[in-house]
Amino acid sequence: MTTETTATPETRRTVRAIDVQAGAITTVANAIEDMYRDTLDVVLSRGAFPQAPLAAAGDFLDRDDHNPGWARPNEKMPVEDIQLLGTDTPATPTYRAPRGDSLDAYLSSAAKHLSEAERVWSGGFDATAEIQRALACFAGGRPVELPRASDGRFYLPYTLRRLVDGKQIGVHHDYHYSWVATLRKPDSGGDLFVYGVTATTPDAPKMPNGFQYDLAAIEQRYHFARCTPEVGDLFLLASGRCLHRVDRIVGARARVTMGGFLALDKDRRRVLFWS
Ligand SMILES: O=C(O)CCC(=O)C(=O)O
Repeated sequence: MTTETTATPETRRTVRAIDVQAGAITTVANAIEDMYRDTLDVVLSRGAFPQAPLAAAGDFLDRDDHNPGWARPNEKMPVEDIQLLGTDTPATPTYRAPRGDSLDAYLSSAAKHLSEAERVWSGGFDATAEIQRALACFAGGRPVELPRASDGRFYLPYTLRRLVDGKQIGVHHDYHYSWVATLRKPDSGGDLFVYGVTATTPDAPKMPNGFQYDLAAIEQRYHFARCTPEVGDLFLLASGRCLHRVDRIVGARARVTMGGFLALDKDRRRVLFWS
């Protein structure tokens, strides 16, 4: 991971990023709470997941001769046309539903489509249990749980995501914190960029239309971290705080990831994860 800055005194927020080997991570054992306390923005945990089952699923998902059930909620915006497996009603705004969908539609879609994601794993790999195990390394001893709605339905544990040649995730921030694991690395592009710009940064550079961020100006004026994960790596990101983006994919190999959100519950006793 590299960090760069041309920050001026008025734009000097630093992205606090740490790059650690899984298994040697006692320094980040409470990283999720540290992200909440605003003392840490990014953790890249190398080798957090076993490589073989993730790589096998990444290969399986990067094929055009079969469709495992990809949803394409951003199809209207070709450069952002991410493919998603596990739901057709994601928990985030999309170009299809810019204000998001209802909780009921989200939960119904999760119940209907999770099996399409679970089907990609071979050799008995239990993705949900592995995610719980991997996130527990940063949970400060708290249990890591999948939330349940008041009617008993479970939230979706993860989504699988494919970005092919020419696609990207544009600069944005979310409402929570994110986790993302790499299943397949593209030939080129697909790096995560995290900027020292938050929703409250005064005068964050915008385009003349007043709502899109001016990426060139942001990269020139603010500190940022650039993260190049390998297959099996996991990153945690203060995505509700820092602007971030995924660089455009170049080449025949897609970027395939598994990811979702995480949060501490109100009394900070449990870590919740969902997608
Ligand atoms: O796929 C990624 O690496 C980042 C996804 C993202 O934008 C997020 O988790 O907020």
